[in-house]
Amino acid sequence: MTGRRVLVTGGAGFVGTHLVDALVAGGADVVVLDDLSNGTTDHLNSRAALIEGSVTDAETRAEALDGAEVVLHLAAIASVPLCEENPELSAAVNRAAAIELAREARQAGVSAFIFVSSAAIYGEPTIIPIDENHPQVPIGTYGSHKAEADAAILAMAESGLPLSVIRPFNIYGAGQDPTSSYSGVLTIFTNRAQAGQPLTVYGDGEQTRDYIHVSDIVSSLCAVASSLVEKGEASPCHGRPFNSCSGHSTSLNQIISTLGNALGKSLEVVNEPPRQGDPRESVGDGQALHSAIGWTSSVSLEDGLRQLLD
Ligand code: UD2
Repeated sequence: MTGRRVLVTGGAGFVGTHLVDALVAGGADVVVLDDLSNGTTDHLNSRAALIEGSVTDAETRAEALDGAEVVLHLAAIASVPLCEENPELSAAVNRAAAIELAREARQAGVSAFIFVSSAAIYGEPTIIPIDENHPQVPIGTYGSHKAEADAAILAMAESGLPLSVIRPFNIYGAGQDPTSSYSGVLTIFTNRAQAGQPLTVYGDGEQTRDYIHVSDIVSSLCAVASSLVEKGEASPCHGRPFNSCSGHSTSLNQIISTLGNALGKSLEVVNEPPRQGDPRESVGDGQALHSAIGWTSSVSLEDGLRQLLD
């Protein structure tokens, strides 16, 4: 995407800052649209232009889309509890703004549009591993709104806008604030383990997740965007949703043991009742993206955890 103008909404957030760094390093001319409600400019690449504003505002979207050739739409209310507390906000940001932005990107003649959806759209899995055709029974507000935006954007595939939808599983890596309600368990656990604080495990610790390093999410987004830019609607990615996952299932108890080994001490654990609506198992099937463009994740959980500890 060298020399192309790329709009990254949510570009000051956890995934966004990593994505912007990769795009800038690849020679793209990056514009970030972010309201800084969760992100900050602290980690934002100084070579990216920032438009500070909300993706729910039509004028701000028009300003951000001006001249954009590629759009990566990451802006979202990513906190599941916040979406339950404020479903109107979730509907406006996670659903309506995503659909509007895609429509406006089509009108603006953008060459590639990527919507970052979520594995939350699948809900409690009934078939493991979860592929893109898995039934969608999202558990809460966040998953429902993401599922509606995901379906509406895929339905625009015939409208002349080269597009794809990416469904990340559990993203981790440097740059998440351990005190934030947006942060995943790996950030919380590595932080507490290093500080000598006990780890709270909701349930028996045997729940599994598919943890994917943020650099792998970034590489999947860039690979899909490049394919869309190069081949347009003839791209094998056009009009399709893809899981972005490691394909590995890991329990919390395995993570606690790996962390304990890395730190050379046994970690104190406090068990609490399981969280309501917490899926027992989750692991993605990443075959579709691999078959389409040869992409697979490359950071092992051991290496990713070591990086987090560093
Ligand atoms: C992930 C996503 C969320 C949404 C959801 C849909 C993250 C950070 N969150 O939530 O946005 O897409 O999937 O299902 O990726 N846990 C503990 N102790 C803690 C924190 C967590 O035991 O201190 C457990 C938690 O109950 C769960 C597992 O660890 O069983 C993973 O929790 P998480 O918050 O990292 O991610 P998850 O899958 O609930």
